[in-house]
Amino acid sequence: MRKQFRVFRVRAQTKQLSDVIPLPASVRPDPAVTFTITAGTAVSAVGEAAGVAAHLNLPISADGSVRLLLDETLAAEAYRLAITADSVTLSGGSPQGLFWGVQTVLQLGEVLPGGVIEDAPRYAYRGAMLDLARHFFTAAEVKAHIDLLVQFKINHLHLHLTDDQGWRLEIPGWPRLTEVSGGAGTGVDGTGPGFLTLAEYADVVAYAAERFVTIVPEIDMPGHVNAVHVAYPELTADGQAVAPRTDAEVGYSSLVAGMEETYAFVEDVIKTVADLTPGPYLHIGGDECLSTPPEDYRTFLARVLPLPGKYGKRAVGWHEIAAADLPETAVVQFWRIEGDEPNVTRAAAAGRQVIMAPADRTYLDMKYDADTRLGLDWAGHLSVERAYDWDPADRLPGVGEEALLGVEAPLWSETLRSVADVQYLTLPRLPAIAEVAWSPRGSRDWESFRARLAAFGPRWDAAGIAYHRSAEIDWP
Ligand code: TNX
Repeated sequence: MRKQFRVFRVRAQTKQLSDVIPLPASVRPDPAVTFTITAGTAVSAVGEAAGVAAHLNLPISADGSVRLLLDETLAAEAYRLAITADSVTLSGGSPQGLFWGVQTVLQLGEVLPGGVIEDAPRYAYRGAMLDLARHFFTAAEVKAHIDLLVQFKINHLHLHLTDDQGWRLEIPGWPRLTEVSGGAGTGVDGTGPGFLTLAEYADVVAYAAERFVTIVPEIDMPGHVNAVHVAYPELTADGQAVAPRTDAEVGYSSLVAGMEETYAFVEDVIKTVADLTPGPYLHIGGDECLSTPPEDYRTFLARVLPLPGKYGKRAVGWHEIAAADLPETAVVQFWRIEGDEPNVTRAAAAGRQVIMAPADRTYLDMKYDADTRLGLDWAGHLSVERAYDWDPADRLPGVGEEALLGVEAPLWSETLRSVADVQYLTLPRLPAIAEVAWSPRGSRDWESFRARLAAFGPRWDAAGIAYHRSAEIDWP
């Protein structure tokens, strides 16, 4: 972190208090003063605040001029940052709010502009998704990705752990899921095998929790299950072995709704994943079940949607699940590119919460433009401006602000082969979607955003991050 401050030294003098992404809810600059962090600057923080202070990487001292404290009059994720010539006071409604305030301080750099920021998120759920099934990323790589996400106050990481090509989480009692379907040759094009052991998953969950990020595990069903059938042919309709698939087709595999063995398997997996996951959500997929007859789809969901609740979790599913009766606590994740989705509108009217992830605005695996060397284009091209210039509360009729749990930016990995590929598609669009999810609607402005975004170029260059130098941004 000291290094991060140093990277900013050259440009630090020109920073303004509002040079932060996502834009804070309220900024009152005091241009007459700055506070400079030097080798002698210490932080004072006690109790839970001290744990958060560690993320500033400054020495801790009882009389430090940077003070971190908890203020229970603030909302849990809210913080207040007051910068004067001789002190910095950061108050948070909870350690999580303090942590977001720390991210703001880290973005402002070594010479902090004077004034007061009062900040709180628009949405409780600000998510990113990483697909570990089409191409596996190790626990260390996922942790590094979390470091990137939290800089933009993303607080949920949805892990797409299973799909036709591979199964990426160890499940006791079902060893072939990972031995076979997490082994060599799995992943799109047969590259990117691997899986998280129980200990590795727990390590990722703990690392995320220390950064106030909730892991949302997804076990995709009843479609997207070829890897299950490769490992356990007894779960197919005819008990016959199926061939592994490393192409990028979707919609051809399905668990069998009319077989009790299906539900024994599913309940075992859901119980295991629920036990491993401290967060409140368990994503059961439900998307693109093109080879599951609609009647079977509803039968399957009637049995499976209550299971996360049975094990203490809220079921999340892609918006197709809104065709079924949803438990009260279920969450619908909308991903469609155009048109209405009457089932989602109906679910929202009945009080179900919705996560907005329309593919044409939030899918980080879409190409930026026709020249982008990675990614897909079925939802069109997703420029930085398109990722920024939309509003979640306007997207679906009857699904307004009060129905929204939040916003998510999914990254599917069919075309990804490395961490650099992840960075290339994530930056700089993730910061745009993070601002959509955090900042007050009325404060958002593309020209302001692109100017603030430009300042990240040198930081990313210095850190060796493979971001896309989009021509939409005037990088310095
Ligand atoms: C659709 S959108 C999918 C995924 C693909 C993705 C590629 C959704 C819920 N499912 O299976 O990976 O498109 O963009």
